[in-house]
Amino acid sequence: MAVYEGTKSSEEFINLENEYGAHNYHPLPVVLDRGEGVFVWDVEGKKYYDFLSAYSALNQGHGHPKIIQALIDQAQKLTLTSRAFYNDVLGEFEKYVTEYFGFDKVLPMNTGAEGVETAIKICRKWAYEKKGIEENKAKIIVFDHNFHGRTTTIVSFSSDPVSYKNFGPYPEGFVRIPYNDLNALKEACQLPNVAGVMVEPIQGEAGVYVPDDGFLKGISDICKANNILFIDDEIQTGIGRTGKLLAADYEEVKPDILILGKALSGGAYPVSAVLADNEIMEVITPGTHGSTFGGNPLGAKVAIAALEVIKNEGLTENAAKLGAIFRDRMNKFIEKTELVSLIRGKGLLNAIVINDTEDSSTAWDLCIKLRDNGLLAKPTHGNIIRFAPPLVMTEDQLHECCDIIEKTISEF
Ligand code: IF1
Repeated sequence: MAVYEGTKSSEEFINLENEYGAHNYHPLPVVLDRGEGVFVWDVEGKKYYDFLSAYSALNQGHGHPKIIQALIDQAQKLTLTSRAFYNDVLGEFEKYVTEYFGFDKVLPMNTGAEGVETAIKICRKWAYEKKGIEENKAKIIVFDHNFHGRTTTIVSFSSDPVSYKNFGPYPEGFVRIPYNDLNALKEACQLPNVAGVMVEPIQGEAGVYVPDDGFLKGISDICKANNILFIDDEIQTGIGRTGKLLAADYEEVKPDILILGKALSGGAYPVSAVLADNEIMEVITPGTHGSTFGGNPLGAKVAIAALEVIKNEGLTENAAKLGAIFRDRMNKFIEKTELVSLIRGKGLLNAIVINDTEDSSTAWDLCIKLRDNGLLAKPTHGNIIRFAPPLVMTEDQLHECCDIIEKTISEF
């Protein structure tokens, strides 16, 4: 239902956003007004496959009935108490999510960036109070091409000028080293006062960079050997997206601190969470951290439903199966085209690298053509197109999407 009398055209809605909204995005020119499963529709009624899933927040697909019903039922009961009081949902969610991922405790927040900030605070507090690092000297190691959110602290350790330029002055306490380089990590861990290492198991924003097998195991071993916390940002890679519940599961490593977001709520409500075992989480005591909406009963109920859907519908296994089919088809196809140099990814987090310079408009132009052919995707970093459909996709739908992608590239 449009919010205005009558139905405006796509162009009119785009103009509204241009006129009244900050220009912090450059969206693909398509105006959506409905989503269901793997499909979205624009205001002219055209149907598309959603191949972005709101950057992996919609692993369970658009408008999943169980998640929406949980939202409606709880919304009609109690949406927010703040943490000044208890409620009858939060404890249920905390038990469910900690058992689901195998940790003693969870600290519930709202957005991914808040989860990352919370993990940074827990890591530092643990370093001062448990490891005995000199106060205000804690260092956290991060990686080139990281993306962990948009707060001033988080962008301070980004390697992308577009993310950090003119947002200074920057806080201290972060060391950035090359991704997928265990020697560099070993060396950096010899620095004094290292408290933690924060990593994305696959770098999404950077263009779906999949590190070598053993990279995560190496991080885990080096952290253990140096009494440093392994912080795993699975906000984008977690909750079935890569074909395992967590991308870290491919290497059977358990991080000291796990950060979740996005699909934790199935895209119906902002919910993020930081999980850790007691000896780490106990550094957080009353009054040392909080959030007005963090742990609210509405988000908690939605998150329980979203996690149940992942398990009950075998979405992790489906992502593994369909991802293998997708990469197999794409690898066969790109042998016949100059336009695409490679495909990479795990599960249903994949990307194609366009055979052109980073600043070329080829990837963008290709996404416009994909849109015309009924599939929505968006370039990340110039010449890379991320492909991440909801995990509820069927094999037939995936083949139809591959047909669209191959047809579009062949005709380009
Ligand atoms: C944008 C990127 C993806 C994330 C990881 C933390 C966060 C994100 C690994 C912060 C968020 C979103 C943010 C959105 C676009 C999208 C994105 F391109 F920015 F990097 F997915 F790759 N850790 N990623 O991917 O979570 O605070 O947004 O809930 O900022 O443009 P958030």
